[in-house]
Amino acid sequence: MAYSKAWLNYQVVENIRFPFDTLYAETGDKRIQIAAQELQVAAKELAKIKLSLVSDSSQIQRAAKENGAIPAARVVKGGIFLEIDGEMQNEESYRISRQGRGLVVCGGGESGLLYGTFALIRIMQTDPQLLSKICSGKQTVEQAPANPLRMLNHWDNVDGSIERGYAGNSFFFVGNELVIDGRTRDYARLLASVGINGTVINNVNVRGAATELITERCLPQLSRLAELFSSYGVKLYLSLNFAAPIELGGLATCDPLDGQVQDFWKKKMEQVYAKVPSLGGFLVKADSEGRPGPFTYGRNHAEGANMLARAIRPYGGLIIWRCFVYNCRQDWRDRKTDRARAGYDNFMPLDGQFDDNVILQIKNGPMDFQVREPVSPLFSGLKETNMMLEVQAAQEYTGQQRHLCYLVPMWREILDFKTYAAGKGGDGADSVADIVSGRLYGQGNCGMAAVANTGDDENWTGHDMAAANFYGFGRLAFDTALTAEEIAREWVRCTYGCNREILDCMLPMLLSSWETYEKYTSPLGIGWMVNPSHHYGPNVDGYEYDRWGTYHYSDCRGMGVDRTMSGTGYVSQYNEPNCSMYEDIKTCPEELLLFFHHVPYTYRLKTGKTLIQHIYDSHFEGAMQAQNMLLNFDSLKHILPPGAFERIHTRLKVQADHAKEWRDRINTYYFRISGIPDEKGRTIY
Ligand code: GCV
Repeated sequence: MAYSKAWLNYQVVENIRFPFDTLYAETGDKRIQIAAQELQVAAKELAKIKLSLVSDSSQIQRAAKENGAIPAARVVKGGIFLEIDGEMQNEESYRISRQGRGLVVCGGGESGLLYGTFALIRIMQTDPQLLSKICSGKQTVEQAPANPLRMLNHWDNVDGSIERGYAGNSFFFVGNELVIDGRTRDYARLLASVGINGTVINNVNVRGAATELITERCLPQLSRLAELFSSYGVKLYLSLNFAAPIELGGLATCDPLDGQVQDFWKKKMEQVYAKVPSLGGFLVKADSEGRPGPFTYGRNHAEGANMLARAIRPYGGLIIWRCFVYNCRQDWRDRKTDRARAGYDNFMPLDGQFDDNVILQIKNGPMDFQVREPVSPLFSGLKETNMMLEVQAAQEYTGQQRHLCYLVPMWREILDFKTYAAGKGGDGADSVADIVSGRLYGQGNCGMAAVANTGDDENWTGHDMAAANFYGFGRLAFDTALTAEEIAREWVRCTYGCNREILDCMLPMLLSSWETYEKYTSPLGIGWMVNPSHHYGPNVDGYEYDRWGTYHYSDCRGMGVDRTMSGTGYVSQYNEPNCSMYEDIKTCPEELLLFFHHVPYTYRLKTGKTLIQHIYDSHFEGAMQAQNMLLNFDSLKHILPPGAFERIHTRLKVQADHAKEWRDRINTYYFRISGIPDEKGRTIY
C-alpha cells in the first residue's frame, strides 16, 4: 500500500537561500551515509539543487583546508561538510555553523550528525530566515538532546493487531511473523528525523506466540531489524513475558529468587545477545492487569526487576519496568481503596533498591492517560531510582484518532510540573523535565517514552493531524524547551509546505484541540466517563460500578472523588506545598477540582459559576468549538493535497457530531440527577 511521507514531505521552498553545490562526507558509517543521502534528496526537492557527494577522505581534507582559507564574503557557492567532533558535549549532540565558504554540520558522534542533518533539513523546510542567517554565518545552531532515552512503545501484537491501535494494523508483524520492508526503513527514518533513539516493537501484554520473540526462530529477523534501526541511530527493544521461564523453559515457577529461573534468564540473554548484540533491552509489564509478576511468589518489584537486570548486565542492556501496578479487582462499595494511590504505594518503599540498569517507567498521571490528570507523585518521591516518563500518543481516551486532540500542550504541562523534590525553598530545578532528563539526580538511564499512535494506514496515524502527536513527541523529548506552538508550526510546515493559509487554519485547530476535547467530554479532572473496554464514546456510569477503581461518585448533591487527607489521603503523596495546594479546595487548580474533591453542584467556581452551570457551559462550548473547527477547516478545501482534505474533513465531521452526543449525554445525566436547570435555558433532554 502506498503511504505518506508524513513530515518528511520535501516540497519546493520558493526563494530559498542555499548556496552550496558539494557535499563532503566520509560515508563509512551507515548513519553518515544516510545523512548524506538525505541531505542530497532534501536539497534537490526543497531547493532544486544537486549536491554532488565527495566521500574520499584526502579530497575532503583538501577541500576543508581550502574552505577555511577563503573568506565567506568572496564566494558564492561552497560545500557542506558532515563531520564528527569528538569534543562535543555528547554523542548525540550537533552543531550547524558557517565556516569559511562552507557549511559544517557537526555531530558529537554519528547519531548526532544524523540529527544535525535532519535539523538542517527542518530549518530548510520551515524557517528561511534562520537558514539565511546560518548560511551567512550570522547564527550557529547547537543542540544536545535533553533526554538520554527517547522511546516509542508499540502495543503491536504478533498476529498483526494493535492494542489501542487506531491507524490500521501493525507494520511490524503479519501473521506471527516479523516483517522488514521499505516501510520499516521509512519508519526508522521518521524516528531519526525527530530524534527518537529507541523503540519497543511489541505489546507490553506479551502473550502466546509473542513470548517466542526471544527464541531461535525469531532471532535472525530481529537481528536484521536491529541492524536496520541502528543505521538510523535507533535501538531495538522488546517487551518481555515475566512468565517466560514457565512458558518457554518448562519450569514450574518464574520466582525471581529461584536459581533455575535466574539460570533460565542468564542463558536466554546469552542466546539473544549472541544474535542481536545491539538490542537495547526489555520493557516489562508485571503484576499489572493480570500479567504475571513477582507478587505471585511473595517477592517485590525490585527483586523481580533486578533478577532480569543482572542477567542482561553483561551485554549493557536495560530493563525498563513499568509502574502501572494497581488492584484491578476492586469492589466499588469499598471507598477506601483508591487506584490513584497504587503506583506510589507499590514503588515508593523500594526507592534505592533497583539496580542501575533498571528504569522505572511511570505513566504521566496516577490513573491511565485521561484527558486531564495530576502528575504522578512518583516523580516527586523517588530519588534514588532511574525514571522514565510514559505518555500516550495513541489516543485511547482522547478520541481514538477520530477526534483531533493535539497532546503536546498536555505533555508540556507535565514536563513543567514543579515537584519540589529539591525541597520547598530549592533552586527550582526540580520539574518533571529536570527529573526524567537526569539533570536533578545525575542519572544517565532515564528519559521519555510514548505509546505509539502508528499503524499501517496510508497516513501512519489514522487521522492525518494525529501525526502532529507522533512528530511532537520526538521533538519535545529531544528538546524539552520547545513550546507546543513551535512544534505545531514546524509540523504543519514540514507536512504541508510553507503555505500561510494552511498554517493559519491548522495552528489554532491544533492548539485548542486538547481543551476542546476536555470541555465536551470529562472536564475538571473527573475523567473516565467512557464505554468500558473499547473506551470510545460517552457513558457516565461506564466504570462506576466496575472493578477497575475509576469512580465519579455522582449523587443528587454533588460529584468528584475526595482524595484529601479526610478522604483517600492521596494528596499526601505529594511534596509540600503541592500537598496543601491540592488539599484545600480553594487552592486546588480548578481543572483538577473533581479529581481531588467531592463537590456540591451549587459550589461556586472562581468564575462565579456554580459547578453544575460550569458542567453545562463546558459541554455546550466544547461541542460548539468542535463544530467551528469543522466549519473553519472548509477554507482548506482547494488548498490541501488531494485526499488529505477529505480524510481530515470526514473525521472532523465525526468529531463534531460525536461532541454533540457527549454534550447531550453528560448534560442530561447531570440535569436529571441534580434537578438543577441550565440558567441559560438551553435544551437538555
Ligand atoms: C497495554 C490501559 C489500556 C490497556 C494497556 C494498559 C497498559 O489499561 O487500556 O490496553 O495495556 O493500559 O498500559 O498496560
